[in-house]
Amino acid sequence: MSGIDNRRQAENAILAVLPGRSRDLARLRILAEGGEAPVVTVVGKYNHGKSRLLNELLGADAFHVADTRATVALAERIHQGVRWMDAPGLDADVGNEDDLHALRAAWLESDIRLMVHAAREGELDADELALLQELHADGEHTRRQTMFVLSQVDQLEDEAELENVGQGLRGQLPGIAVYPVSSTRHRKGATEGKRLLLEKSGIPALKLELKAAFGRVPSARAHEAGLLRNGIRVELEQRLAAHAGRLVQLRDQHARQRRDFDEGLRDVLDTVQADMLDVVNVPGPDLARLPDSAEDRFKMTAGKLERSRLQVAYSRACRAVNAYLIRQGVVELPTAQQTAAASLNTVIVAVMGISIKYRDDLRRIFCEADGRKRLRRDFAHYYEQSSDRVALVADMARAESDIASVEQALAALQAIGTKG
Ligand SMILES: Nc1nc2c(ncn2[C@@H]2O[C@H](COP(=O)(O)OP(=O)(O)OP(=O)(O)O)[C@@H](O)[C@H]2O)c(=O)[nH]1
Ligand SMILES: [Mg+2]
Repeated sequence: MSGIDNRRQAENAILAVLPGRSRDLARLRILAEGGEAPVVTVVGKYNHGKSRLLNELLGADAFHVADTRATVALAERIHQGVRWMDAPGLDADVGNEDDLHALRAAWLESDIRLMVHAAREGELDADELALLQELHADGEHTRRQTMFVLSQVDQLEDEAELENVGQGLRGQLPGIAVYPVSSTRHRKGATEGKRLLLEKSGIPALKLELKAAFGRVPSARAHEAGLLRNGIRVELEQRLAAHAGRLVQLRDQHARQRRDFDEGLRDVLDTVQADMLDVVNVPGPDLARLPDSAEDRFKMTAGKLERSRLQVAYSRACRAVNAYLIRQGVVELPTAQQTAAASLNTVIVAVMGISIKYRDDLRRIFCEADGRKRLRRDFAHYYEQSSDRVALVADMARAESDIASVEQALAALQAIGTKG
């Protein structure tokens, strides 16, 4: 299996637990596998001179420049160890899927963002301001750098107007560094060999700043990767603690319920036993064993009387136990065990049978240790199959599998931490 497959698998293990982290994982992948070259992207509104600025910075006509909406998809060029990415302008009226995709990619891939704003527009509009603030906030956190470029300054009347615009912008964004540039002056200065014009274009100063920014990229990337991994790890650990806590609670509840069931059943069986001892401990032989002859058919005999006395006691005992089972939610047999005879589908019938004949039966069932043990075991067996108990066990299994998923995700995070 290739490293890429391994990484995908690891990412999926994390996403299974934290689906909201897909962007962080995509960014981490880029940080791990994206190559050494610093990535510079432009952001800003359409026609503000983004593409042309990039061309001047890298000294080649790499990107399409036009008066109409020129850049419609993400384009990139690697030049002297730097990856330059040209992105479409951010204009609400366009916002089609391709643009959004390109913008997302630019946001995801970039180490350094050049926010480009045309000088003739004066102050930033609300969208630009929000974007720049977002970029700065992100930078505080991730150390990805954003530089604010005031473009096309040759379109301003004079230095005073430039000063004016600069002041307005600083009012909007206190403390921000503004890099005024003119791509046309730079091109003219370069082709005509005019040093002063080159200097005045602001591009050499911007290049110097960029060079310094490139130097900061490796440490910024390391910082950002650590930050992302840490954020994911902390969230996974919180999930793990929550699931583990839930499992402990469910197991407690499971054990406590069973204890309560067993104790309650024992109390009921104790009462039944006391009652039964009075019934079976009568002196003399068991009259129920006296056979009735054919002519006794319509007569009340001593045997019949005793048999009915025992049957009544038996029913009373069954009712007492059944009342307890009902309170515990143990009524119907599990579906798999049910038969067509609905009246036989109850737990009490399944365990007790329908009738008894003799005193010894009652003694054996309700008064002797083995009989009582069997009742406790059989009723507990059905108790474990009652719907609440089954649901509780399923909850525990879910908590266990949640824990296993988080543990897998943590191991996966560990695995994608090691580069290469
Ligand atoms: N005067 C002047 N015009 C410029 C300057 N930079 C760019 N332009 C012109 O402004 C227009 C738009 O430039 P682009 O670089 O294509 O602008 P963009 O921001 O990439 O536009 P989209 O790709 O459509 O978002 C073109 O006609 C450029 O020639 C500049 O510094 N001064
Ligand atoms: Mg463009």
